[in-house]
Amino acid sequence: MNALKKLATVVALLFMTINPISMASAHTEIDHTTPSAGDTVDAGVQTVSVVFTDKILDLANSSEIIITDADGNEIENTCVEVKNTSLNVQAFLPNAGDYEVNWRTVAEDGHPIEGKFSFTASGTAEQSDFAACQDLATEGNVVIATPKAMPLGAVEKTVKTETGIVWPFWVAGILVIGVGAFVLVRRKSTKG
Ligand SMILES: [Cu+2]
Repeated sequence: MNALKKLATVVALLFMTINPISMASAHTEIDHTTPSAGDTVDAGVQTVSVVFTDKILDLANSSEIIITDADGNEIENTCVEVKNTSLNVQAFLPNAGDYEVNWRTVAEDGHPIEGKFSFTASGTAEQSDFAACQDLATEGNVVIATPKAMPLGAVEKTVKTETGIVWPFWVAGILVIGVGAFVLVRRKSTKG
């Protein structure tokens, strides 16, 4: 392998190591959900949670849980809460049947993450059971209204600007290329 090829390989490997875009595989994962996917719970008021392996970020309008019934209609939920590793919401499951939970939030490393799972409700419910945002609102970080959706790209941009996690990687990358090229040129001129 000639020096130039070797240098190119080293630079490529370094970039793969330090560039956060290629860190997607290191994303925060789901530890568990409540209810568990496929579980059956009672109709009525339920806390629906997604619990992650790492903390999630409590950024304005970046976390959301949308729950739809078997007909695809969005059901009432309130009190979206980001607490440490958990994304929680209180939902009112009006009928027995299948429900789908679509969630999105931002991982601690600033990457937007999203997913969905389904569960089933059985029995009947009384609407009067639904007292908005009571139990969950005991600590801070509570968003009372269902947040407005924010495009994922906008969230990512906000996070990058706020934490400045991206530009140091690029500066480091450019430095590596510069030093590598310098060494290569010097070596060549010493040889020749
Ligand atoms: Cu990530």
